[in-house]
Amino acid sequence: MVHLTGEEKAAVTGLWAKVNVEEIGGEALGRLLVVYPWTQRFFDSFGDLSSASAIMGNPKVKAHGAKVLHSFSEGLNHLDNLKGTFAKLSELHCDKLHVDPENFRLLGNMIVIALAHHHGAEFTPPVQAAFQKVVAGVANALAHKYH
Ligand code: HEG
Repeated sequence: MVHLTGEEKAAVTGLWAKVNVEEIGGEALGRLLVVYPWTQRFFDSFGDLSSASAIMGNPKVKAHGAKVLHSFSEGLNHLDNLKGTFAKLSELHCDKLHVDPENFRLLGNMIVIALAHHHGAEFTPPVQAAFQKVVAGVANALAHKYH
């Protein structure tokens, strides 16, 4: 559950309509792997992650980033029920993938940075504030089933 004012909701949907979900997803996951290299351990089947340019150009990183961001995007349609929306994925990341939930917060910030990079002029501080609420809400929801 994330509380957005009407203005914040409008800011999020307005920007999201212009977002290339696959591009932002690949860039956000790539940045996560470059900036926090220990997160690479979850992706040892992804091939060459040996340098920043290898990571950013890696097709498996792009494909997985796109998958993750499509799922994130689905969450935007359910801002009043994020925990329900991400319950199954929370179980998967906890029980099967063993992803430390701190990583959801780190990735959320990388999504924000990718949005700023691609939509700088429109990504004003109030728009960012609205998105920070959303990424925090999604990260909380994904961490909810951890035990
Ligand atoms: Mg996760 C798989 C969504 C953050 C590591 N992630 C998946 C899948 C989805 C998803 C939809 C596919 C599930 C399936 O096959 O049924 N992930 C998702 C979201 C977010 C997120 C929405 C946060 C916004 N994931 C995340 C982070 C890491 C991670 C931060 C690790 C640093 N995800 C991860 C791994 C897999 C998935 C290792 C399995 C990849 C594979 O082997 O295909």
